[in-house]
Amino acid sequence: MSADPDCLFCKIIAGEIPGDFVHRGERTVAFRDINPQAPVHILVVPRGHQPNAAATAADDAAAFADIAATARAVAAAEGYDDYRLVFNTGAGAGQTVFHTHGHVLAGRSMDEHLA
Ligand code: D5M
Repeated sequence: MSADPDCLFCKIIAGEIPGDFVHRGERTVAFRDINPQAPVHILVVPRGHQPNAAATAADDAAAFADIAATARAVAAAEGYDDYRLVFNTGAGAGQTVFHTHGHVLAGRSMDEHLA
């Protein structure tokens, strides 16, 4: 799977930078967000480097199924059946790390602004 040596999340996946992992799968990993916006805030990240969710949708649509399944599993492991899965896609939408990731947010009212 492709990796970008300058990508923060590729470095976390490779173990070059520490991550608080809750899941390490064949195609996805999940680790806690360093700046949590909810009691549960986990990032679900495909191992293969793509810059954002739009690129993943175009080039590896199956990765979305893996991300969705991992999101459900990590939320359930935290005790939540209800959660929000958010993809900030592009700088104009607030994306700051340009490796596809889904934010799994849970543990407070989903009516509130979370990410
Ligand atoms: O989300 C990028 C997210 O990545 C943001 O919520 C902070 C988080 N982040 C940044 N650095 C780290 C490290 N080192 N560990 C864990 N989480 C991190 P975006 O949608 O791109 O704005």
